[in-house]
Amino acid sequence: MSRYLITSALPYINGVKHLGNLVGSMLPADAFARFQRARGHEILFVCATDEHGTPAELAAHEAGLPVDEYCAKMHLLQKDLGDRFALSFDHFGRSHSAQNHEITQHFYHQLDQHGLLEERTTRQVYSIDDKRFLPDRYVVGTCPHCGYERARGDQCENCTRVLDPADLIKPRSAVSGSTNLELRDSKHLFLRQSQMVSRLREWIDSKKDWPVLVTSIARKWLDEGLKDRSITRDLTWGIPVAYQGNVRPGFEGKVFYVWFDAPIEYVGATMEWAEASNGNWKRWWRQDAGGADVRYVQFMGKDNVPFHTVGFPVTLFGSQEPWKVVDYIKGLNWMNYYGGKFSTSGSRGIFMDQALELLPADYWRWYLLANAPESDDSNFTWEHFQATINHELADVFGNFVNRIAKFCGARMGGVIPEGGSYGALEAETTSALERRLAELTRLMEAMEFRKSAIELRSMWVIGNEYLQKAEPWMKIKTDAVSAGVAIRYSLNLAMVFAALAQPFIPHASARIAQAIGGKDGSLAWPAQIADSLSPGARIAVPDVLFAKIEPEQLTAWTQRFGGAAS
Ligand code: B3M
Ligand code: ZN
Repeated sequence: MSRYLITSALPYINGVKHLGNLVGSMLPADAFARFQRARGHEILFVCATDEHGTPAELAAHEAGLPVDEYCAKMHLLQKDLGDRFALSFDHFGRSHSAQNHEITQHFYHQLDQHGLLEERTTRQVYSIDDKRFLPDRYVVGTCPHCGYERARGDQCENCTRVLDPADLIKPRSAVSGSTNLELRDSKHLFLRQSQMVSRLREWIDSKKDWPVLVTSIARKWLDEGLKDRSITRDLTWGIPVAYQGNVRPGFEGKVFYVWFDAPIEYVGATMEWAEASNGNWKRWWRQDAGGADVRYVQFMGKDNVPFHTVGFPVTLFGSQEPWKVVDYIKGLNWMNYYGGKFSTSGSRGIFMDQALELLPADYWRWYLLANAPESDDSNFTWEHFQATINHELADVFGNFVNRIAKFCGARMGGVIPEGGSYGALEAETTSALERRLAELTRLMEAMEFRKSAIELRSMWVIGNEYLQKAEPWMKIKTDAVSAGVAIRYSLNLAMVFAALAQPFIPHASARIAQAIGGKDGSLAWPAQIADSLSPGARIAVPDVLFAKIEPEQLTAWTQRFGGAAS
């Protein structure tokens, strides 16, 4: 038995997440965690809401709530949506937790002790009317290059040039619109990443099995010359720059930069899990306490790769303590919506709460994983979604299970037929499925979800082809025993398919396992295609597993959410 620590990039606290966020990290991570659990390995799967930084403050401001109240409320909302999407975290924490305060300040202390932090004075935009410093992103004005009037102090989203707030024409505060701004000196702590370039390069070069997407981004940052990076901000919401209750002199009213404490929350969430479940967090995170036996896999969107291949490792290595560092990073591209980006701030696309209003989680899980943006971006369209659901889930998988269960219920008393034995057709079908099972297992181990869905779908097709050849509905008229053999074999296949589908569509998998196998809880990943049902046992006939998406639904949803037709 192996041990896997699995983390997904932390969703920002502000707003309900869209399907792009879901498929960009949390959902593939969940499919992998479910797969490895079903294989009998020891898994710890954690995530959390990323609660600091200006986005949280501004969202709370817009919601008219104190930021801590806003974060507590949004954490519960995001946790509930994750539960309803069957994201099987062992713990879904909060980066504002007491545990993350403690461990972030521990790393701050360690880095300081080892000379990796340096105080530097920077010029920052101060808004007199807002009585606060403004991070670059929260200064807006006219771009000096292209004249775009809503350029931000860090980058112009129109001409994409990287900017400095001082470049902006007629700068104003994004918080209040006030132009009453001035530049003020402000002292910050810089993490001396430049000291760690060779250590990082050696580490990245050792990762021969990492996706090119991940290593190329990491190397680009290293090749461009790693700059020292400020890890503190003039904000009040966040983790104070303190250690054991003592604020660093001159850093009163400052907090750690959100990207310093957010990855540390992977450790923080494990500490939260340990406290809630009487677990031992060091078994997962400390090489000297069992962590050396762990394979640590991170899931994230490609824009998060730099912080996970540079900033976070610098924190861990720089502490000079034996922390567990990631073994494999599954970086994903974007899932677009009709060719454009899903966007929380731009309310473009489908959001997790809206999706569940329309259809059960399994429909979305299947579509997103079968079209996961792994080697390149993928593109959501309602038409493709409808075709995928109606053909693959309803016609192929759902129909296979529903018709054999219904036939068994109607013509065989709802009892798994006894008598007769498997012949050439069953043997031939089993060996075809065995080959697919071996390939599917290899692909899931390799975290190749699109290709895994193709293999799984091909197994469902083989099941249907068997049924067509065995034709129990015909055989029952002249040779009931053969009809019984065909139904028994098919019901056992349904259980195998349910076990294999569990990482993708856990609700349907559980319904089949319960109705046909009388089994609660998740099924083990099959090592081979074999019977698991007792002839003579009774089955229940499950309701239709997947309803088709009707044309009028497609029209309504395309109009409501926008799409090529609208
Ligand atoms: N909150 C996700 C994002 O960039 C960011 C990930 C943090 S993982 C430590 O949308
Ligand atoms: Zn511009």
